[in-house]
Amino acid sequence: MKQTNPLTLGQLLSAQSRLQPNRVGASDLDRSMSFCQWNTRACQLANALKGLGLGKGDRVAVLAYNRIEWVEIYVAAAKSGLIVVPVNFRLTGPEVIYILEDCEAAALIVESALIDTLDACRDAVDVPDSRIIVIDAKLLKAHGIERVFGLQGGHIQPIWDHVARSGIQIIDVRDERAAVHMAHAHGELTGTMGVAMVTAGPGVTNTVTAMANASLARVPLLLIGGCTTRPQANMGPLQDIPHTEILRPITRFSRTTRVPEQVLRELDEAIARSKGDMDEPGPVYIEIPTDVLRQPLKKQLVLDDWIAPKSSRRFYPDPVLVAEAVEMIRQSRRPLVISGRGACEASEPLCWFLDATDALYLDTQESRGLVPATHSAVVASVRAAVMAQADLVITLGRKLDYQLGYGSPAVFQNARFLRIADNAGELIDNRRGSPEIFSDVVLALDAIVEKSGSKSGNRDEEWLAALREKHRERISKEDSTPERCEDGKIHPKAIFAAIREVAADNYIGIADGGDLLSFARIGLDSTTYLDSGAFGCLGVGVPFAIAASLHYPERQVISVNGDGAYGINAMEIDTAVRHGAKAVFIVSNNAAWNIERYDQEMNYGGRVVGTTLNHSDYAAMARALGAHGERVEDPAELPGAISRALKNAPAVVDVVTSQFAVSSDAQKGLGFVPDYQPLTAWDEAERRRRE
Ligand SMILES: Cc1ncc(C[n+]2csc(CCOP(=O)(O)OP(=O)(O)O)c2C)c(N)n1
Ligand SMILES: [Mg+2]
Repeated sequence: MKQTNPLTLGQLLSAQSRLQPNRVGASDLDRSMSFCQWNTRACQLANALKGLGLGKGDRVAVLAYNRIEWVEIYVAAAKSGLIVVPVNFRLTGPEVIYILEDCEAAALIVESALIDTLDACRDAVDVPDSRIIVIDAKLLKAHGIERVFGLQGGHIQPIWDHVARSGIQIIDVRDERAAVHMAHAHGELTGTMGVAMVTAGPGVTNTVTAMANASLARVPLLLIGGCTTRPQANMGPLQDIPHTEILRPITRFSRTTRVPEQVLRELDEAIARSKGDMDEPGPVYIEIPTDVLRQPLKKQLVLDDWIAPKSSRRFYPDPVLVAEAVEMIRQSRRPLVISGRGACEASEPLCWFLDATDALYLDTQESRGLVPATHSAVVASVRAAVMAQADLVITLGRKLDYQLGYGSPAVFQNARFLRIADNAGELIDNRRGSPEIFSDVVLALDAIVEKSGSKSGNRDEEWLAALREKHRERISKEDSTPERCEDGKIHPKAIFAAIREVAADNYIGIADGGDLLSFARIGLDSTTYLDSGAFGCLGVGVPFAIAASLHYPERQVISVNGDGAYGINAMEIDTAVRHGAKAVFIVSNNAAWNIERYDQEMNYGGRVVGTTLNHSDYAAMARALGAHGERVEDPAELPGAISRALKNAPAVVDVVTSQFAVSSDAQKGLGFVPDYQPLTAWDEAERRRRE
């Protein structure tokens, strides 16, 4: 007889998620999810149920309205061999008790709006609290938040507990700044909002550096803080300090919400501001006094529109300005495009635009990977020359900050500017454009390409060819770097050569440090890339990688750190171990804050003070925390060590590197901080302009 092997519901969804991952798999009135999202969420729930000690044949009762979570629950149960017992939400307390007793429910999943029904019969229900899962944190869930980073404290315990019971994963860290860095990385990598939660007083003040970093990076991020109770306000209570005032200058929104029924309205506004609705995105702060967190809410006072997810507002370009831009691009002989944060969604139209206009292109750390490194417009290794010689500079969602010489005529010696952005900060800072197109970058590029048609303009072909050639030459020279320096220790560039040899194509690269960062900007070739950013925020390397790994468990995450930078958040290796974040952390261990040490050597008469460290054994430290750890002193061992680290992640590879490797940032005087410009060559040009 022919054997049939029917698929279980769980297997069926796994298969669908492989075959058509992005197709809509399920939807209700408010939300929909793809097969892949559905499968991932069902697996997470199945694991969570197993984590509660539930096993094959156990019954899980579900008391909930008709909503999308039902299909997640059915599949999760199928994957873990559990039996779902639906409980009609119209039933009364005694009827609910009867069903739960009759089916011998081992666990209960209940919708938060129906919690009153449960509370009314709680004493008669024989399911322990630890096995009652509440579906909600409605607002966070409506915004797709599946994970919150934080450090607990009594002031936030009511919301901490509620979030956890709602099935949102809590990543508990060892220092609040790391939680905010993680939420930052989550936001930057996914384009959605990252969420962190910290307690009052030192919990909040510990986040200041990370919040400032997110502010400069313009990343959507929600920080929920603790706050003393209303009756104790201003009486000298535990951990009371004016958090909102401390955070105001570095947030888009910083408020205490004291009225229970206003909390969701305030959160809705905070989230909109964080996402940059009509302004720059960035971090927002909201704190809710502990007694307010404990207040029950009257359902009729919470408006649905505060909770509903909002689609982002898109601004269309003014056609008159588009026509002006097209003409300007047509006339330009040497056009250059520079992209930034605001162009991150514009990869496809940007490539079309570059093809159509034959303009040259420079990315910035904010927008790595938008244009493939092999595209003929990319001239990253001749930045200074292109910036000095271009006659038209088109900025896309990019501020003209220090990394771009403030757009000064000393740096862009021959250029007019055409600026495109959907917020003032990225449209009009430092140099005005003519025209300035206030618009969604994607829509503006589409409109310009459509209006200008194919290959337009009268280009300086010789100039284009010469710069492309020079760029190619420099890149090929990069490959022939010595592996060791004159003291016999490893050159940091060897780390990047080894990563290029062993990493998968789609790995996520993260860099943090001084000299190390300068080497990484060229050597780390990942298209998904994060680093210390415009704030120069040492310490991001470890938490960024943990968040990246948690969100993309199927991708390799490689974080390369100076030993100084690494030390700032090294304790978070413990967080990586506890939460199974399978990132690889490489330390360039040159026993120094080297870029600063070099500045002291060169510009302060060799008086090296407070910039040297020890060749501490970071691999041993990692092993002590439960991670894999290896030290490497021979460059030939690097590829093997990194491969082993990838297999055994979380893992630390402690590479003993040389202090003699001078980075281009060190040579260009970044550490010295010249008066007018960040780099000495630009500073000299600025001085000449002033003579
Ligand atoms: C939080 C913070 N503190 C201090 C600095 C100043 N700073 C910039 S680079 C640097 C040295 C970094 O040393 P390391 O991470 O070991 O990298 P290396 O230069 O040795 O490669 C310092 C101290 C900073 N940018 N951020
Ligand atoms: Mg160092």
